Amino acid sequence: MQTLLRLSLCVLLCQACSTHNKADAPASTEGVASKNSTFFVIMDWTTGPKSAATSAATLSFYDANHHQPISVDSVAVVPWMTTMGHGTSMKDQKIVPVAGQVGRFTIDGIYLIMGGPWDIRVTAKVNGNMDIATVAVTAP
Ligand SMILES: [Cu+2]
Repeated sequence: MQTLLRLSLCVLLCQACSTHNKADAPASTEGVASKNSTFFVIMDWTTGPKSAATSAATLSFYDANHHQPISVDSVAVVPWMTTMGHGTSMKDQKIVPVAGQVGRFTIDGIYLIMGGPWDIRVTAKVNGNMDIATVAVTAP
């Protein structure tokens, strides 16, 4: 009986623990630092990633060292399929700053021409410094 109690307690604790981890996971675990540590960016896909269709995402920029939101002067996003050496159409792409949120942008119309591994090249200008971060994603 006691073993059973202990077991169920453990299961409960483990469940609580994994839920807790998900909710409190630091944003930094899913982001990517830029090449010269000018910024840290997190790309959250709100639609997709899909292949041969448009996807959407949110880009959040942070200070590379302190992970505080930072303001960004300009953003460009280029999906690149490194393994095959090609890009994709960017004519539908639209990057819009989120009102009232420092360093946050929505990006619509991301078109990944085919399924497979993509490197999303995020170029941003912070305090006059251009830098690039590569966000890896696999489109089905
Ligand atoms: Cu390809």
